[in-house]
Amino acid sequence: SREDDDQAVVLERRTQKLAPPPMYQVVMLNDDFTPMEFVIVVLQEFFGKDREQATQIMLKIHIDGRGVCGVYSRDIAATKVDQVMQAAQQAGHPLQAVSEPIE
Ligand code: NFA
Repeated sequence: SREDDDQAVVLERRTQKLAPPPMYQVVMLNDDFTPMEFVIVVLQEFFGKDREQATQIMLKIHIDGRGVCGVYSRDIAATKVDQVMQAAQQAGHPLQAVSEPIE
């Protein structure tokens, strides 16, 4: 009946799962001038890493030219990039960060 059809639509809509939001990785890039210690502190302060994790990520960036600092929703990733860029500019370091969709 028409009533049963309506109820079926409601039940289906209630159980419909939303697609997860697309995720973005914040990538930091190596340069020849930013002090290693500054990068370690940035990773601790803005990405919630402990000193050991931060040191490993910093060295990965130093050696490979780039490294993932964290994975976030689009808005949070953009905020992390802004925080890194602002801290670097304030300190007079050329450190760069970008966000990119995970593949
Ligand atoms: N390459 C920089 C140095 O030798 C350290 C660095 C690491 C910079 C990671 C940027 C990112 N002082």
